Amino acid sequence: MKTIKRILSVISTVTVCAVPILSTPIVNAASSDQYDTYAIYCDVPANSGVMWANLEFVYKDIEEIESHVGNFGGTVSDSSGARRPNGEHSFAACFRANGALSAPGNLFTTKLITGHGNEIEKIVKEICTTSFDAQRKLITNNQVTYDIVLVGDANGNGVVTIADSTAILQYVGNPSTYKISNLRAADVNFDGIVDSKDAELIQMYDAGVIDCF
Ligand SMILES: [Ca+2]
Ligand SMILES: [Ca+2]
Repeated sequence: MKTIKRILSVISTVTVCAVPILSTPIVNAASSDQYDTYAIYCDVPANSGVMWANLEFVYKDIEEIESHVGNFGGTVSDSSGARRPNGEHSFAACFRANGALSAPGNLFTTKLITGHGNEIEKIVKEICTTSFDAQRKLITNNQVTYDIVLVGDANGNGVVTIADSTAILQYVGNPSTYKISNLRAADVNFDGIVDSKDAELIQMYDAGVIDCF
């Protein structure tokens, strides 16, 4: 059973919950013993001044989900988990952006691996965020935006199949002719580029060699 990843310490910042914005296609893993993997990218606009952000997810059931932090620019400094009286679970993490976010960029990425057949909107009930400047002062005009992608779905049809691997290989071979609408979904190994390694991982997933990304 998947469980939420390690709980480190308690966050002292106050989280202002406001944004239940999840809306993703209904998807299913390739087989009953595989999992859908989602990536939630949190972006900030140019010169936003955001250097720290506190992110909180609220799950309806902690047993259905594993969460861990990607490395697209942010660094997690604290995290905490809590069970609510109504049975829901929350997981919060405080991220530090990389040094110079002068251009629009990715503040942090969180990867979510679901159970078979679960839709992410049923698992993550809310995403809340609070942003701070370099001096840890609250930025009230918070402009962090979320981009939620089904990892591996390079052709954007809501499922991960061998066709997604083919789409990536075509793109790598001739990017001027073969476009990929969502490069983040195609970057399966989270290294910031889309290449044959990502296509290979999708082939392994399709063949059942791996059960998630
Ligand atoms: Ca697809
Ligand atoms: Ca990649």
